[in-house]
Amino acid sequence: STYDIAIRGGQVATSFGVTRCDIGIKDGRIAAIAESITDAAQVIDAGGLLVLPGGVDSHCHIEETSRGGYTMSDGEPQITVNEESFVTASTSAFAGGTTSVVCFIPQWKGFGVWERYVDARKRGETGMLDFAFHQIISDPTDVVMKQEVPKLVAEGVRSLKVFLTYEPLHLGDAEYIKVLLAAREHGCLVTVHCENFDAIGWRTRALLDAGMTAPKYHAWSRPRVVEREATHRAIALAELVDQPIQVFHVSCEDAAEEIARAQARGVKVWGETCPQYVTLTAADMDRAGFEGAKFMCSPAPRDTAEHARIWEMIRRGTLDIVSSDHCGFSYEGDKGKGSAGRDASFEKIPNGIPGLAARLPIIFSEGVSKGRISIEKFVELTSTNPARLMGLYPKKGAIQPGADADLVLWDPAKKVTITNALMQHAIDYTPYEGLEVTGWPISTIRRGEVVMRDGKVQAEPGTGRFLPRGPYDMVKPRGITPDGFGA
Ligand code: DUC
Ligand code: ZN
Ligand code: ZN
Ligand code: ZN
Repeated sequence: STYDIAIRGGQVATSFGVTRCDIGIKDGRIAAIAESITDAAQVIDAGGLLVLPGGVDSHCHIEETSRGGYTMSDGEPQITVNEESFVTASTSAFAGGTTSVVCFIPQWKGFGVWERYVDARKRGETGMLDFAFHQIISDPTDVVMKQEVPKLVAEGVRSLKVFLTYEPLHLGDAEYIKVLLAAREHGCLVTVHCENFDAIGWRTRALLDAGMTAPKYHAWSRPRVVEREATHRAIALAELVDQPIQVFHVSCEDAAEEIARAQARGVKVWGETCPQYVTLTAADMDRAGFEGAKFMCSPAPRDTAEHARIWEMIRRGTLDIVSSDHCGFSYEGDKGKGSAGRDASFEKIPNGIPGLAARLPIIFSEGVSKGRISIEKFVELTSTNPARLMGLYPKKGAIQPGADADLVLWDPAKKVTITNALMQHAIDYTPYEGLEVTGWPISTIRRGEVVMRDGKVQAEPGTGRFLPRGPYDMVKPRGITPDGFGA
């Protein structure tokens, strides 16, 4: 037969529209799209279902090693490995309709990055998901920026990630500018965690001095203004240097407005948000006992009025990517939320929540099913735009001849109550437990192989491929600086 697989009878949904057609797959790629394709070794019936490009999650923390990290306390650095392995993350991603991720290579302060890349690459290749990397820069020494970064770029690592908060990850302005300049020289995107380290530090000490230590004070330690300030600064310095950036996990309109203003000036800045910023609230961190720790992530969840403003910023296009920022810490256990004790003050509780599997269902349900966005917009936010911005398009994020056959068969009417078991991750809870969604993945196909069907994931560990990224236009400098100097 002409094709290995024919997907028949579905409504094919891309960023361009929704059309009734069949898809022919050959050698792991999409080979044909036509009204009727029958000449295939295997036929998959997609009647009544949407056929979407596989989800691309451009921001997740998987099997990341750290030496000190995602808390505001600066104790002895300890080397730990993130609980979510590439195998468990792949299972969770496939369960939720995601087929590719961009995750992180760490940099431990005082160390280089090449060895960490070699280690992360090996880890990535044990999984089933296709993966690319952002290189975290926490210590931009000349050796790292002038010798190691060019080597990484040659390997296909095309983005540098910086934190403006967290001890020991945060960069000061001079260090951030160094990273921007290196990225500009080598054709990389810079992705930025925007919160003001010193402001959070001052707030944290003041809260602790006042005995305000419960998980809910995490939100008090980092109000919206600290996110807005860092977002403004990150953009201003990127504009000065003429280096494209993406602002990670925008949680509030205040920060999004900074992005919108810069975009209106023509600055190459993009904004990402996450499901938690349209579902969770600061009140969730005020749950009885230590339960609030389950919702602790940074930036902190805001309130329901803010959720509506985030949707508006999505509709305006200011925020054009929804990633999960999957960064799971179990509730129990010595790597978990309670690792510093059940009475630990908030600054000792690791920041981050799991969300790989929940991302598509939440955005489809809250977005499409509730009439806030179109199906096309959903595909853009969760697959096409992340693929474009990360330089993976049209291999990923597209349904067109030549693209990888990464597809999700999606039942737009299926009602599901989210439970932790459905997430199929290594984390012992989900912050979305009990959330009712309409719309659910029925089957996930990765490079022409059915890797999930009716919730059952079947894929061979070690089949996930590294996605090297070449130069691409979106991250080219504009050739414009505020006063012409350095352009
Ligand atoms: N935010 C989190 O919540 N966790 C890890 C990193 C981050 O920026
Ligand atoms: Zn520091
Ligand atoms: Zn972050
Ligand atoms: Zn993150």
